[in-house]
Amino acid sequence: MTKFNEHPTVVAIRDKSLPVVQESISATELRSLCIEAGAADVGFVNLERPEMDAERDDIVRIFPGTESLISIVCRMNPDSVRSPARNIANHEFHETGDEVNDVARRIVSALAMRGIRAVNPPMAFPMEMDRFPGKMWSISLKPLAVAAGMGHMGLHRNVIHPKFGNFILLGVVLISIKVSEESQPIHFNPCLTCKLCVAACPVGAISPDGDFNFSSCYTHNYREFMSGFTDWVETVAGSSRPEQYRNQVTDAESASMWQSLAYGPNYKAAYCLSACPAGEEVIRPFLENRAAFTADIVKPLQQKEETIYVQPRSDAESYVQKRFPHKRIKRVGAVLRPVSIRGFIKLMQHGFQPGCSKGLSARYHFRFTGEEAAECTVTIQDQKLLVQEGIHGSCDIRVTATSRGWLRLLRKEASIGWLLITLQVRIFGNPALLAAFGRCFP
Ligand code: B12
Repeated sequence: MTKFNEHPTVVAIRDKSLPVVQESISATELRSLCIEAGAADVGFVNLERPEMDAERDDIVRIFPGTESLISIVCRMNPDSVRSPARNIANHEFHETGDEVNDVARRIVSALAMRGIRAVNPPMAFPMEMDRFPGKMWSISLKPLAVAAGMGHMGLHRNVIHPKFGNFILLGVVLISIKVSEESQPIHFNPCLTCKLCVAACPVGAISPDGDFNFSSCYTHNYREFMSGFTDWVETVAGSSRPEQYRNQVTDAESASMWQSLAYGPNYKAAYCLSACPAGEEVIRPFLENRAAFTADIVKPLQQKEETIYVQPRSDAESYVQKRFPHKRIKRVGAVLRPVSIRGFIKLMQHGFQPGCSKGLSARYHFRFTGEEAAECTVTIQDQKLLVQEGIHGSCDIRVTATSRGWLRLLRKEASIGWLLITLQVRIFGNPALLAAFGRCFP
């Protein structure tokens, strides 16, 4: 057998007959390579940039050799995204999503042929579902795209490209070498703050001041994705007879779930993207006649008769009742169900319903004991939520609970009455404040 240091490859490297590994690549060369691979626009960011602080640990875990990131943009066809017909818009999302993945993969292959190591995390799915309901995606693509000069986030929290508007999907390639010239954020935000995204959203998830109600969007738009699907499975499992299932799920909904499983999950809305007029190449109809633009693009989405999925007694439920009485409201089960106390503390922000907290002003101290000991302070005031790890200041009510008992309460596996009687939850302060807290997280 050939000895390791006499192996032909080792000898070739020693004799320098194999190409030397590059330490950096020119930005111009890399840009042409990416555009040739099918990207509509790209930008480059060094891993050490401060904008990457929140993502760096995850990036290094995925690909320890990462030196730089390529932010990729692919275009969607605006009129397809804007169609009130969900099959047309969803087809556009799926096709462009696949395109982003194909482009990223082609870039990685082209770099590999030059001896440059690279990795292409998927643009959305598949995700690391063992982390569900935590952060399942590899890298948050929006902050990267902003750092790479691909645009800025608008009021609706999607990145708006200065030319293509928000009709883009994002991707990333991690590479093992430096790029000669980095990209920088663009100097203006293409968002016009016209608030048409606010007006179009069927669940009121986008507030005019830029707040985003995650649970409202997730409950409706993602009905046929991970959480909605989990809730649907429980309806199937909890039905003792077909009639009982049919009382809760219409035949059209069952068929729709099948369609999502067979052809890729379908979004229920994405009207925020449809309504957005921004971007050099798409803005003309809006500038020429704002009223006609609203009538053509926004009104059909607002007027569409459709089922809207909401959490019972949530902000979304009262919003739809008031704003869109012609849309059918359907209450569904929880979409944010923590599996750990850490998850509860992290997810609280996403489940909070500002409207339900109207009039409440209180500070809560939570102490969790047992398997997962933890402490946190929660302040609710002026319809805003502040969650801090640890105990801070004085409180209006103190809740001490076993971590196991509290999780069973959140997962609706045990009632608060039972947990209080069995001393798994103890409260020091006005019990009405705990009830008010519960109403903020329906
Ligand atoms: C989780 C997720 C969701 C969640 C949460 C969305 C969200 N706002 O974070 C849900 C399920 C609700 C969702 C919905 C949608 N999503 Co999504 N989603 C993702 C995913 C996987 C991660 C997003 C993420 O980073 N979240 C982190 C949270 C904490 O971000 P955030 O709350 O917006 O936090 C930001 C703000 O604080 C912001 N910020 C800082 N300063 C300021 C200032 C102002 C004024 C504002 C407004 C914000 C802001 O910076 C933070 C970092 O992003 C990405 C794919 C990926 N790997 O990145 C796609 C992605 C963000 N989604 C995308 C799309 C298209 C959608 C939908 C349109 C889907 C659809 N077809 O219906 C809707 C749009 C809903 C909306 N208006 O946001 C695209 C966005 C493309 C673009 N042009 O930006 C992405 C990038 C997928 C892709 N590969 O292209 N999505």
